[in-house]
Amino acid sequence: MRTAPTILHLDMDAFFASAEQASKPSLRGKAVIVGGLGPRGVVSTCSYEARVFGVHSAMPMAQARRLAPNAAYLVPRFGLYRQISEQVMGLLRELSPLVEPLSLDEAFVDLEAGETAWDEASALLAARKLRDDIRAVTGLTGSVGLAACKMLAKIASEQAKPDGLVLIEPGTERALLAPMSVRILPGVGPATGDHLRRGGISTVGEIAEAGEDELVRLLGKAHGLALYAMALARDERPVVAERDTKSVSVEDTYDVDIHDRVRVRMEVQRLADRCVQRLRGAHLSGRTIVLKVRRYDFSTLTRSETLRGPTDDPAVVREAAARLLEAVDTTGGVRLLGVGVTGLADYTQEDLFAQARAAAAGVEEGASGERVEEAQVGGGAGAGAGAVDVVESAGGEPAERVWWAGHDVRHVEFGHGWVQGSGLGRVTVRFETPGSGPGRVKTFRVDDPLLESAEPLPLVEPLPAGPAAPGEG
Ligand code: TTP
Ligand code: MG
Ligand code: MG
Repeated sequence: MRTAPTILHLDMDAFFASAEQASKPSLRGKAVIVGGLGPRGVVSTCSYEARVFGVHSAMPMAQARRLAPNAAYLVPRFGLYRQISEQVMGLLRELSPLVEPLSLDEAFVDLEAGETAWDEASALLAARKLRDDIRAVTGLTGSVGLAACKMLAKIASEQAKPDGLVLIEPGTERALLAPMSVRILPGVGPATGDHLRRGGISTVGEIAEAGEDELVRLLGKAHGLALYAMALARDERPVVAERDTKSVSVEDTYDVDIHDRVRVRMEVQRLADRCVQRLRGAHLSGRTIVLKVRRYDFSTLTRSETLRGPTDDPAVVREAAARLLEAVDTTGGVRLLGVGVTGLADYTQEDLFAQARAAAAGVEEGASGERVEEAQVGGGAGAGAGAVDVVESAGGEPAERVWWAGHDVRHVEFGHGWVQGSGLGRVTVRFETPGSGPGRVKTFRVDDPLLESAEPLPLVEPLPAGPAAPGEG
């Protein structure tokens, strides 16, 4: 393991909610909740002002409304978040070729590989400059952790939140980890956490005390050894660029085509288990489960399902693979079956049982690769999510106009604004832009011909073009 704190972890603060506050001046300093606003909606995230009421990511929206009735409720604008994410990742790539994005708002950077930093002082300098640059380019804040390994860099950025920078000095890791809950370690989800607690272990220090043999006894060899090493702050995982393109998969070709549906199901379960074994062996988890079927006529098809977060739980992968198989016709017989997991991450982020339930309930991946619940679109009209109004388009075809809370609009007379709410045939718009002061509110009929939907405006005015290069005129 390296001896200098040159692994950097960045995570943007209250990402979706901060982007909304930056684009809507009237919401700055206020409780803002972003998520699905339909009857089964969940909170994607909320501003720190809303967190004091106990609202958090993945909470049912109905519960959030009870806790923070006066907050602003908005549906996500993934296009905007993706643009900001690209700006942030661009700044990270200026620091090093080794940038490992974990989600839209989060990444590891190996500063040493980029020759940007080699010791504590140079790492701090790079991190401070990065935070300034992110603010200048995006108008938003991100928190940064610096440490000698990935696990501690991530813990450091968590401690730095919001809008901070924390460096964990090499050599102090074990003392820092000792009192922390085992759940802080990568790969320890609720199930493993419970299992350890029943074995009398609830802190990282207790794992270290229990010793390697006890961990292997409790969790099996691969998982036990890996976790014991993490508890001692021995984390050798390298920062890997573009991890998302990788996958872990297993497949079997059969000498004789399988016709029996029950047997096909069994084979898929077996492959799912083998795939998870490999995944765990590599200390990885993944979000997308892929089923591959080659039929008697050599036609090959793949089906995939994306979960709310990465998993390495055999039950979750088995269930997803079984669901995918249900949609595949195998009556002519199959000669090859495969199960794979892609969208890899090196830790498990969310409650696995919640993931399984969410997947079963038809949760869909948002266009951005972030999590979004399908139910927020559609069922919302009348529930305050948006009002639907059918108007004739130029070609005489009916086109739907939907006024989603939080989305941008333009009015011929009043200019750029955003939908504050709608219902009962009316839509309320607040006219303001990222660069303006808090704006005024006006109400229109949902079919007002002077009102149209608009693209988000940049949060920060792009810098004026520099002076012409020498030699040009
Ligand atoms: P996070 O980085 O986990 O959270 P955050 O940026 O909102 O807040 P923090 O300051 O604590 O980092 O997630 C990044 C974005 O991903 C978040 O703004 C919204 C989205 N997201 C979901 O849609 N669902 C979820 O369950 C979580 C955790 C995040
Ligand atoms: Mg974040
Ligand atoms: Mg994040």
